[in-house]
Amino acid sequence: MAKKLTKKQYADFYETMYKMRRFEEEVFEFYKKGLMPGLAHLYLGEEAVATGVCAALNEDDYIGSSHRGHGHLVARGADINRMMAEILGKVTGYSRGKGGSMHIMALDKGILGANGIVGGEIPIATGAAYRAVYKGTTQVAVSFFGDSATNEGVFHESVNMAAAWKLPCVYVIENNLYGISVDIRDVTNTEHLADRAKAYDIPGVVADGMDAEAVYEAATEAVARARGGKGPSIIECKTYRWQGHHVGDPGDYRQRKDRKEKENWMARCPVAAFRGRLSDENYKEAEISAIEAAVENAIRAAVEFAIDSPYPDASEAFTDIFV
Ligand SMILES: Cc1ncc(C[n+]2csc(CCOP(=O)(O)OP(=O)(O)O)c2C)c(N)n1
Ligand SMILES: [Mg+2]
Repeated sequence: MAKKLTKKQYADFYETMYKMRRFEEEVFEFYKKGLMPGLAHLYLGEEAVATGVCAALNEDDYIGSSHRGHGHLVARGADINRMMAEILGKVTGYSRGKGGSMHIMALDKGILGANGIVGGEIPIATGAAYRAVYKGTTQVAVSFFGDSATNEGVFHESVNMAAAWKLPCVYVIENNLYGISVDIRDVTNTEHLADRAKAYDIPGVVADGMDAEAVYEAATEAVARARGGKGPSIIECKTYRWQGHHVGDPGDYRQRKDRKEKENWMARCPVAAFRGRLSDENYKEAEISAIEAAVENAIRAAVEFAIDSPYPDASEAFTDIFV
């Protein structure tokens, strides 16, 4: 691997991934205890993707996020108290409890919103990239979306436009092999989804989505290219979601072809693997444990904050809506 992180970056990456992991585990607990209205699509197993991509961005860059969006916000350093509260529908949440998990947003971190419409974030990020050009800023926009979103027309329309106009956009495919229960390999003829970039004559690279450092390397190059006025890129991160499509889906369909598929991917845990890398970089066990302990405290505080916060008052039902 050409690019190496600084010693501090190793610690920062690990902290971010560990925080995502623990955040999602607590959301799952909320669901199991019946505390959370609706469902949530967990980012468990995919932590390396958002961590590596967001580390390559500037503070004022933009993100278009999918229904599997919690990890994107954590990677951008969003306030986890407000995130937890939003997921429980509490008034202290990012959208005063009206967005919930699937429409979670953090405008203060450039997150233009998670989306219930598969692929909906792709034209939104493309629009943000267009805005940057129009306004003459040096901002970049990133869109995170799943493998299945690449079979939506809007993916092709957006990438075509961004390529033609050389927009500063980076399209990140989180290829976790499934769109709900549909295996992407059964409905798509290209082995690598990144190869779709060829149709638009832009770079399309495959990155190991279980390795935050590899993702960071690919993202750094794509972001520099975008910021330098050379146009968009596609990065396909090969990854895997540990749970079913959402918290209520056992996800058994994944054992149909290969009984050990899930087990084999879980053995490549991106968080545990990165912990090992900290040891290789001469971090002492006590230093790594201290990072984890600080995250545990922050997560515990966020859970308490969310549970203790009030629901919005009924009088707010018609505020902040369009019609
Ligand atoms: C336009 C649209 N079509 C279908 C759905 C139903 N749906 C919700 S999530 C999903 C699968 C998305 O899979 P992928 O893009 O791979 O993302 P992942 O859930 O794997 O992260 C589908 C089909 C939807 N929400 N919006
Ligand atoms: Mg998928």
